[in-house]
This record gives sequence, structure tokens and C-alpha cells, in this order.
Amino acid sequence: LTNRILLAMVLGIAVGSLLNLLLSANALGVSFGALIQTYLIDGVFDVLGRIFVASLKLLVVPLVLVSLICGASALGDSARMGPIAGKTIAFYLFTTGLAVTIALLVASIVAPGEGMNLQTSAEFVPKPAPPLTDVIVNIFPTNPVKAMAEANMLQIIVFALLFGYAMSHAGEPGRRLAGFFRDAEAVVMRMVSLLMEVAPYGVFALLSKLFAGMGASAILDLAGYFFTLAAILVFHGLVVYPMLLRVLAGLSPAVLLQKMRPVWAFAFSTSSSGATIPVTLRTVEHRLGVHNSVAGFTVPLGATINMDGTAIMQGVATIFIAQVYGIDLSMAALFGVVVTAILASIGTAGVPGVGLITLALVLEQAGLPVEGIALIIGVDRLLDMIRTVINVTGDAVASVVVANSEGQLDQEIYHASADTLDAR
Ligand code: DAS
Repeated sequence: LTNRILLAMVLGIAVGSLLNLLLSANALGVSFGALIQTYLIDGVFDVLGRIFVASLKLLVVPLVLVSLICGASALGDSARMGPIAGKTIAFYLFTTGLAVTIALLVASIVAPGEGMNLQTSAEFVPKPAPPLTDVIVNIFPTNPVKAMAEANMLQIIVFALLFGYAMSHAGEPGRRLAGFFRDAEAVVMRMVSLLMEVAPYGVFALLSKLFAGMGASAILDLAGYFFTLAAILVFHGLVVYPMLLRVLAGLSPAVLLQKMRPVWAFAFSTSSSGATIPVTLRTVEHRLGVHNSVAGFTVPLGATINMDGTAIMQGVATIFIAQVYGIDLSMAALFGVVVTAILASIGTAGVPGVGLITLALVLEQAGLPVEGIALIIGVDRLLDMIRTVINVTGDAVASVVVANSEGQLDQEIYHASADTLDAR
């Protein structure tokens, strides 16, 4: 299945890029070109892609709810919820802070924005940011059904943790209900597997449409910014995470990276950590051996508050915009960028483009012109896809490290090859 999804990714990028070339060179003629654009790209590919993302999102709330309730009730017994939550949140904050610090350092040295006089490509109207106190109070749901209807991840997480914990301290009725939720989780997980069977078609459609509309010219204008950011994202994924796995858990990173490929395909093609939760959760539990009581908590929480890739973009974009406008940032301003990037990633859900919205927060805090975002908006779509891959990888690494530290990692599953697991 993994190979089919990866093949769909490659095909989608190839077909989309070819269509982009043919259409921009007007090689198909005006009328036939218009037909292709209308009925194929904006028709079949667009509809299939959106149905695919919708069906993924459909599973997110039920899966997060039942897996967290099961996880919390299992944790409730062992009263390990506190230490696991503490370790998880500490890991997320540390890696996000590390990510944005590396980004600020490298971008300052590479200086991609030096001496550029770019005109802003479009007016960017930033949304007013909610004050931090509201963000914290907003984490506590007033109505669980409303939280689920709005897919408010943090509120669902709080409700599920409280409900699951209470369930584990409710005697016989609690035990019966726990059984129900475990069955419910098994069924929803089965739905994820069914959806993954048709994933190649969805991934192909999404990427064909995306690349058909993505001119290479946008990347050429911003090559310095694009390649600096892409390089740091790859470094974080292939060097920092493997180092953390070895140092903190003594585990082989190659195994994790190899098993994460289907998750990467979903994250890359949907640009949404939230929509990828069902696949991240299934992979972390069934292919990396993280017990449900840990994964059910770390994965949904991570998809919402842990966005190392986004923090890296915000670090590089801040330096780039400061350089383009010829503004020198003080150490205090840079420190403020680190703190704001961490806090900004906490308050936002993992959906496409959320990184740009919170970038306005970071720029404001650094005293930089927020309209500078318009400089980089043209090339952000592809970068969003790449940084979402890093975001979900960070969630998986945290799950493995925390589970391992709690003795909740099945080493036999972790080290089993992906093919033997797929065969099960
Ligand atoms: N697309 C976001 C995510 O789902 C990341 C971002 O927008 O920066 O993680």
C-alpha cells in the first residue's frame, strides 16, 4: 500500500507539472487548454481531491475522541497521565523552540533577503490575533458537542481526558463503557484502513491539481528564501529528529523514517496535520508499537500544538522579511520571535496555511511590517506541504520517545520491518 501511495504522489507531481508546462506554453491550444483546465484540473482532480480530504477530516473527531477516551481511561488506572502529559508537552515546546532557533541562526548567516527589492505580490490583510489569555481559556470547552461540531481539537482533548479519567474511576459502569469505547476505536481504525485503500487516487488528484497551478516562476523569484527554508526543514527531519531518537530513546531512526512514508504522503498532499491524524495515529500505534494510552494523547495534541516545521518557516520568514526591508533585529526581538513562534504554534490547529496566519503574530511581535508576508505568499503552498511533513514527523518522534520512557513502546513492533507488519 505504501508503494502505491508513493507512486500516486510521484505520478501526481509529474502529471501536474506537465500540465502546468503545457498550459503555460499554450501547447494545447486555447480551446483544448481551456477544456483541460475546466474539466480535468478544476473538475475531476479538484472534486476527487476535496472528497479525499473531506473523508479524512470526517474521521478526525470520532477517532481523536474515542482513542483519547480509551487512552485516558487506561492512563487513569496507572495514574501515569500526569507524567506522560508533562513529558509530551515539554518535548513539544523544546523541539519547537530548537527548530525556530536553528532557523533564525541559519537564515541570519545565509541572509536570503539581503539586497532584494521585491515588490509585495498581493495585499495581505492579517487577522487580529486573540490575546493569549483567551487562547488559554478557550482550551476548556463549555459544550463538548459544540467542540466536536467545530473540530476544536484542544477542547476535544480536554473533554476526552476528563471523561476517560472519570470513566476509569467509575467502577463497573466505567469498565463496561471502556469496553464500548475500545470497540468503537477498533471500528474507526478500520475506517481509516478502508480510506487508506483508496488514498492513492486522492493523493494523485490532490497533487495533480496543486502542481498544475504552481508555476515554477514563483519559486525562481524567491529561490534564496525557498531553498534556505527547505534545507532547514530537511535538516530538522533527517538530523535533529534522528538525534533525539538516539539520545533520548536509544532507538534506530531509520526504522521510524522508513515507516513514516505513508504519513508523509498524506501530510504532503493534504498540507494538514489535523487531516493526517488518522494515518499518523494508525502508523504510530500499529507500525511503531506505541501503546494507545500514549499515542491517543500525543498524536492529537501534537497535531494541534506541535508544529516544528511551521516554527522553522516563521524563523526564516522573519529574518528574510527583516532583510528585505533593511531592518536589523535586536537579540531581544529575536528572542521574542522564538517565544511567539512557540506560543503561536500552540494556539493553532493543523490546517493548510495556518502557518502564514500565525506568522503575522510573530512579525508584529518583532516590530516588522506584517504586509511583508505578501512577499512570500506566492511560494508558500509548496513550503506548507513540506513543513506539514516535518510537523507530523515531530509528533511521531515525540510519541515514540515518551512511550519508550514510560515502558509503553512495543520494541518488537518498532523493529519489525514494515512489510511484515503490512502483511498482518
Ligand atoms: N499546514 C499546517 C499543518 O497542518 C502547517 C502550516 O500551515 O505551517 O501543520
